[in-house]
Amino acid sequence: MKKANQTLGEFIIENQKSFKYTSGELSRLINSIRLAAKVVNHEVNKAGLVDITGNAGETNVQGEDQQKLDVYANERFIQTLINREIVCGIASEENDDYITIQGQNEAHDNKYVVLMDPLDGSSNIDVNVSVGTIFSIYRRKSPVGQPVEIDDFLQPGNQQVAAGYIIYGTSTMLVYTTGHGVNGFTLNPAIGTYYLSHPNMQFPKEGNIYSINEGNYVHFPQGVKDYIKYCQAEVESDNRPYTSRYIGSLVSDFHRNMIKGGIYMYPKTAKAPQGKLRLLYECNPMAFIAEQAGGKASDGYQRILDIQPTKLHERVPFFCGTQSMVNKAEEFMANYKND
Ligand code: P6P
Repeated sequence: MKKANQTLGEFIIENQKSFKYTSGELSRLINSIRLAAKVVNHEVNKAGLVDITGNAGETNVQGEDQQKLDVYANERFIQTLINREIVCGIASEENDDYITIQGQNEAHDNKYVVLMDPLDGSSNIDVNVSVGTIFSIYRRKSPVGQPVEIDDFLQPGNQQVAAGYIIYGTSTMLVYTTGHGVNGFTLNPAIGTYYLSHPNMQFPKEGNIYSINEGNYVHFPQGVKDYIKYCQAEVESDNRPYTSRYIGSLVSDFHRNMIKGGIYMYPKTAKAPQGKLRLLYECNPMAFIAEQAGGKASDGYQRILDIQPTKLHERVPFFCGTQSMVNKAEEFMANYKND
């Protein structure tokens, strides 16, 4: 039951009984993410004031320039998760390999692994456009002790026990699911408390916003080109042409589309022949949230959550949002399935 003005802490406690077979670790894990998000939010919000938005002079495993805030956010989330002794391992976009955390004693089997993109859309930091953190939580499959990559980190997205994002925008929100719907909490920065502001978030049944970087048009698969032309066609009875909105920050585009209705697409391109977005810590968590909010997420052909990962940082094409819009995009993609 959702009460207006309920705090995130009260919500977690009240809904803890819906977390299958856990004695509170998952609640504590989500609470630790809540804490780290507050600390990162504080730095993101003053990014322009201190020398923390410039490049850290390093590049991450993706070969992308690491912004100082990327590095800062990554370290904050990792440290908070380690301190809470709840997870046995962490994988991050910013780290080549996963991090293992050994409990103080064998009895403490640290039931969970967390995979995250600590600061998605970081190229927007210097131009003051909203960015986000994305996280994905699984129960470990391997027995106690060191986690095992294949068993614990390379699980298909349909095994997630929780997923969420923090959007550092005009206001800071934490949106997450544990498989029982999607709820959004807005941070009151004056007192550092998140309040339930968006209970039971659902994609509108129809949408008319499409989000894609049309600068890559010439390299898109023909099915995507055909779908874009469909979105742009003048068909008044079908509320077309749609509106094009693309922020360049997955969390922001996804969040707007979940509230207003729409589809986000990052297909394969010449520069990104497998697509740009990472399956484990971008597509899977956003797909889990999308489906819990009545939406859909695919790679253009198959359900994202059913893809069996093979590598920690693997990329997939990503179509996600209002179910009817993803279905329509897939119809166009199906015309060229054997190309
Ligand atoms: P492009 C940010 O780097 C990101 O991973 C997503 O947040 C965003 O939607 C996409 O890449 C933007 O990529 O190639 O359009 O600049």
